[in-house]
Amino acid sequence: MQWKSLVLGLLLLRLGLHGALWLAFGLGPSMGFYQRFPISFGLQNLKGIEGRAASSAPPYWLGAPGVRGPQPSRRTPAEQSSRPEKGPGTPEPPGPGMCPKSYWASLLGGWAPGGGVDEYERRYSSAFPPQLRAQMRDLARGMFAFGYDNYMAHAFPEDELNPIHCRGRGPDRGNPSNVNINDVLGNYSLTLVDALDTLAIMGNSSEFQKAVKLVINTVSFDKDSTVQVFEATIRVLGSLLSAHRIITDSEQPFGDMTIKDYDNELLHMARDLALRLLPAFENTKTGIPYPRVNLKSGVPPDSNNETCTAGAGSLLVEFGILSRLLGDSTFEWVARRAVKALWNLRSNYTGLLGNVINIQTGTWVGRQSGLGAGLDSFYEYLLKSYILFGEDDDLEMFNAAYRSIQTFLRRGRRACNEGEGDPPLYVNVNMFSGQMMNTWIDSLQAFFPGLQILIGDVENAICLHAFYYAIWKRFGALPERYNWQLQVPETPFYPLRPELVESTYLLYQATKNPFYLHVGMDILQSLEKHTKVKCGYATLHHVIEKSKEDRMESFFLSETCKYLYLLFDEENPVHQSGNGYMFTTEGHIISVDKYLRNSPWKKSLSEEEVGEHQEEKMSRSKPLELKVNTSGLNCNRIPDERRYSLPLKSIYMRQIDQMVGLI
Ligand code: DMJ
Repeated sequence: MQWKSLVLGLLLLRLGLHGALWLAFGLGPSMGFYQRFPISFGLQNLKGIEGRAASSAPPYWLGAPGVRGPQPSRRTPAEQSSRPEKGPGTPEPPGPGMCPKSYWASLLGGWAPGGGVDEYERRYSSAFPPQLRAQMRDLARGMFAFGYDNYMAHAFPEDELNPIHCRGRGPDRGNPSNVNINDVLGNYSLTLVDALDTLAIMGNSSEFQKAVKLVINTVSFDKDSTVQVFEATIRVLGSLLSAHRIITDSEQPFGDMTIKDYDNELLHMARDLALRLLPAFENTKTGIPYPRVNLKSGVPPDSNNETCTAGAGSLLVEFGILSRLLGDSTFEWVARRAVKALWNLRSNYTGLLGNVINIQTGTWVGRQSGLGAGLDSFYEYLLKSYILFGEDDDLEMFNAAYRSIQTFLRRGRRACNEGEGDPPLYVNVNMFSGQMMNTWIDSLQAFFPGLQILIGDVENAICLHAFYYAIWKRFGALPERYNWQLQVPETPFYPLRPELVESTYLLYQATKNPFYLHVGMDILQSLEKHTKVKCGYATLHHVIEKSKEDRMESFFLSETCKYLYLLFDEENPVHQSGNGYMFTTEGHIISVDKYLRNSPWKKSLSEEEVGEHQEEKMSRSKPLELKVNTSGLNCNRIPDERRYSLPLKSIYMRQIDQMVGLI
């Protein structure tokens, strides 16, 4: 009978704990009380019926004067990078030689102090054994190999693989206005070119060498294809430059990736392509390039004068590398002029840029400012250009942009891992007023936590990533657009995009928290389950119905598979200190070295200065250590990877899961 009262006692204790949590915060493990509620950043009262009624009121910034709510954050990035506190389930660090029960229990099974089982602790902060990591790494490699081999067997030399019907796909010649296809597919074996450095990163030297030779011998840019300047730059030009650097690297960290009798052919090809893109920068009054060019004949006569900010303003990394490798300033000069022109047209009040601009008049046609489509890589390349080239202007622009983002786009509570209110989210606003324009976020924005990692704003990165991961958990994919107020996908397709995996990988590198390995495993498994088809991986047409489209975009191999593989490949040369690599926006690796900091046309940076800049950069971008429980090393029977608590307190993780309607 004694055990019965013990069980009853525990049950009552647990009910009591849940009740207390629920009353105190409106949070707690789901016991069937909860209704889904829309996010209103401080408006929703989670206490029962009242909460549901309140949640239908418009959010405060949409015009509910006098309603209290969190103000857009005005903290500086430095202030926001404070270290998260220990989670509620974090075990007390044991004293020397002793390991309290709660400590062991929490590490081994997720029993939170106080007796309640914390499902988040149990699910995510347990160990990720090396064998499982190796299994996941092999799964990611297999995923790449399946897509790549099928592309080579059924699609090459065409641009993309149609994975359902096992066929190749090139530009849509019958419908030139089909920009969804024609912007990207230039009839230049896109998937093969885009995949080159992934082969090297996976250590497959024979296939890398074969693929490079194929590219040299069969790919030509002398094609009657009208492509988007941005897409051709990041997918093709960037990949050629990355592979060229891998081939010519005297260290050869990935194994022997040299090519016999290599005569800089990939660099010459990159120059040829860039020269064909240059007409986009001519006859534009602002210096902002036309969005598209025909590779043979230049800017089409009927060309659109409108371009998106990311498309026009994120060419500097690839164009800058090309210029510095060739000693020819032209490419960097035009790309830099475009960035400056866009930057000078930002709002005086918010400091924000819109998403679409007229390249002749400099008028903003799209006044929406956000972190996703149309703007994403613009911010990314301000920072990455600085990391690569060390030009202070780029860092200054990035810092100013980041301040505006934190001030006008970020909503929700100040700190992510403590306090009351909604978890932070970055919304879309009018660039001139800062007023919110809609209630959706897009899947492209999921790259942003990765960028926050690069500047050391780890806490914000953890929180935003958690939001996207919650959406992923709900649908097994990320819808292209998700309405966070209605809790529904607004644009329901998922074209195998990499952004969430990219952030997951960078967060893992910064924190080494096994939570991110669990996230990666989850993503890997849902990709296998929902997108694998006869000859590859297919775009999800609808994330709820899981219906498919017969398309596998090239970034699936060049980014999604690469980041998944790197996440689990602890020993990869990319991570080894001394090999400083940076990823382009298409996931191509570029080693950060002094060579790229020399601009022969600008002798202002002496070697010494370059050295100083490097140190400065390193101190700025040094990720914060989030490892906790180091004192737990006394309990040396627990392997190291078990010594972490959740990166985001489970109470907040649960709150986010509720906000996306997951629980
Ligand atoms: C990639 O081509 C690049 O990452 C780009 O910056 C935008 N996103 C796509 C993949 O989603």
